[in-house]
Amino acid sequence: MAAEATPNPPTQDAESGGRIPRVGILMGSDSDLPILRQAFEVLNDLGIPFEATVASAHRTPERVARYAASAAERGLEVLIAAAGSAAHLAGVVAAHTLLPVIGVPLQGGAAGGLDALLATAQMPRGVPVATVALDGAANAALLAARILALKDPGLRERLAAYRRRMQARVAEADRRLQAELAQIPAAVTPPGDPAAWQADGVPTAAPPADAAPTAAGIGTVQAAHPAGAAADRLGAPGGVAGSSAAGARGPGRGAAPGAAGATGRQGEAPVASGRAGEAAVATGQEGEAPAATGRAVAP
Ligand code: AIR
Repeated sequence: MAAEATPNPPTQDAESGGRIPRVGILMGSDSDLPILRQAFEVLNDLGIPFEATVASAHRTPERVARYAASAAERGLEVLIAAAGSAAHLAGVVAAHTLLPVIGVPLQGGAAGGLDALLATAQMPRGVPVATVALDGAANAALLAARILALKDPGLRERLAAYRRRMQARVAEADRRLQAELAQIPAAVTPPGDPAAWQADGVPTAAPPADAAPTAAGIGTVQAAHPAGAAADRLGAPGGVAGSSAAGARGPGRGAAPGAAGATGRQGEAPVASGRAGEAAVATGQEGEAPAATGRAVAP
């Protein structure tokens, strides 16, 4: 294992306009580039200088080791390593640095990504890799940004603004959905004051009393919405997917045979709401429009 470099030097370079890269991205092959471009977009949008390089843990192991071992002394603060198939890249990188390493397992290959997921995530004790979802390059960039934002108030504000834009897209998606549902006779508007949660997609009003789970533990419309909202507030795609699943579960049970008509119909609404959340996440993952100024730095 290579010796770790001295603590990071300052990363702000006034003369070069702050273009000293803070995030280093490695990918196992240039065939991985289409997915990694999502990380480029996010980092660019957040104004985080980064560098990226192709380096394979198997084809060019010395190159990977040299890169990782020198990363900290070159001023890099977080590394992202993406690879598919037998994806040992992130683990090897983590073995050669004390910087935080975020692994991005990539789909493709004979095992459809499960091979890469396990190879990236199942690290032995002592050598941590923070693994995001399959093809989760955008989230890797966002996680890197959160790490950097711990000591960077300006970046923290840019992250907050990023999330506000994502939430605005959720609200807009839901507005479109509600407009469509208004044309469908069987669709019922979710109870409560829509204005209370239309602004940002997050319900603020307390759920009505009849939102409490029934004796059978059946969630109702009102119970499903706050769950989704909490996940949305976290801004975590995984959480949103979870909330969507919860929303689907609640109404599915609510609409079970024998359920009161009103409850059954209410139960349909949150499914739509859950889908709206998913759609918004999907649009969020499309990323923000890249800023005009490029910030990528050649390694
Ligand atoms: N890979 C390259 N060296 C080691 C690994 N695991 C991965 C790449 C890519 C996949 O193998 O990250 O996802 C296929 O690479 P290629 O170059 O054959 O397209």
